[in-house]
Amino acid sequence: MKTIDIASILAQFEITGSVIEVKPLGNGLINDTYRAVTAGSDTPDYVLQRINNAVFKDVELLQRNIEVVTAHIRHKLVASGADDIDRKVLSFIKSHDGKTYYCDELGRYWRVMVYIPGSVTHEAVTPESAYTAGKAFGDFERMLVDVPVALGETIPDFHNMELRLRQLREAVRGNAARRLDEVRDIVSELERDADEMCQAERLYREGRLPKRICHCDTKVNNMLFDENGQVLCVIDLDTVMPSFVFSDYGDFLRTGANLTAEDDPDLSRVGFNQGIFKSFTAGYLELARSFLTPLEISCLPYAVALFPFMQCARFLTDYLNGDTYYKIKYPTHNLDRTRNQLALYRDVRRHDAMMASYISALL
Ligand code: GN1
Ligand code: MG
Repeated sequence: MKTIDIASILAQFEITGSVIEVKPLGNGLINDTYRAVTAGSDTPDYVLQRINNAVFKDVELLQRNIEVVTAHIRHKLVASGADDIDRKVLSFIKSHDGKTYYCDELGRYWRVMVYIPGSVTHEAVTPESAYTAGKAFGDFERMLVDVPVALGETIPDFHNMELRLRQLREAVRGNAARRLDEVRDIVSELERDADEMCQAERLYREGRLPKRICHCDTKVNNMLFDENGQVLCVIDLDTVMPSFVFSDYGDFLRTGANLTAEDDPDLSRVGFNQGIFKSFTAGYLELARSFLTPLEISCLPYAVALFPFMQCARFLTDYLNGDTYYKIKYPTHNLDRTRNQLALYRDVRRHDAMMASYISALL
C-alpha cells in the first residue's frame, strides 16, 4: 500500500496533527495494520487498519460490537477509579460521517484508532507475564458479563468445532489444491478425536453450558504490554462475540504455552509449557472464578486441547483449499502450521491429568 493512498484514507477521519510516516504494524494473519506517525509530541500517532471484509462480512455489526464493548469497558474503568484509562481501552476515531469506519471507493473498509504510547506487543510470554495475561483476560470477560445489549457473531459459529470439522471434510472431498495425499495421516488422526473435541457443542445443546461475551482471538500478540511488562489492554476486538469461555482460555495457551511459534517447522521444538499453563491459569481463575460454573471450570483442560486441535483443522482446511484464508509466506506455510498445532495437541493431551489436578488444587 503506497503512503499516498494511506494519507488519503486517513484524511477521511477526524485526526489531528500531520502524518509524517506510515509503517506496517504487527503480524496479524487477517487484517492489514499500519502505524501513522504524526509530527511533534502533542498529537498522538494512529493505527490504521484495513478490515478484511472477506472474513468479516458485516463490518457494521462488527464495529457496533466493538463500540459497545469499548464503551462498556471504559465505563467500568472509570467507575473503579482506574488511572491511565486511555492506555487501557482502545479509542476509535470517527470518520467525517460520524462512523467508526470508512468504506473507500474500491469497497475496502478502514478504521483508525489512537496508537497507545509506550505500548509493545510480544510473541511469547514469561511465567510472570502469563500470570498478568491470565488476569487480563479473566478481567476482560468479567467486565463484559453485564453488557447491556446483545452482541452479534462477527463470524457465525467461529469457534464451533462441529462446523470446523464439516469445513475440513468438505475440503477433503473437494481436494481443490490436490494436496490430500500428503496429509491423509493428519486427517485420520483428527477424525479419531473428533467426537471428543465436539463436547462443548453437545453440552450447549443440552443446556448445560452458557455462551458469554469472549474475545475469541486471545493470541499472545493480541495484547498490549507497557514498559514494565504489565498488560495494558486487549486488542484485535473483531472477534469479540458470544462464545464459550474456552475460547479465551484455550486460545491463549495455544500460543502462550507452546514452546515455539505456531508456524515453527521444527517439530522437535514444539511442546506444552507447563509453567506458562500454571501461571496463566492461576491469573485467569483469580478473576474468572467469580462467574464461571463448576462445569466450565472442569472443562478447562479440554479447552487447552481443543484450540490446537481446532487450529490444526483450520490450517489444514486452508492448505487443502489452496490457501484462501490465512496469509502465507511460502507454499507449505499452512502445512507447517498444521503439523505444529498437531504436535502441540498431542503434547497437551499427555498433560490432561496434571492440568485437572492443578486446577482443583487452585480452587
Ligand atoms: C487469525 O488475525 P489474527 O492473526 O490475530 C485468526 C484466528 C487464528 C489465528 C491463527 C478472524 O488471527 O482465529 O487463531 O489467526 N482470526 C480469524 O494464528 O480467523
Ligand atoms: Mg492480531
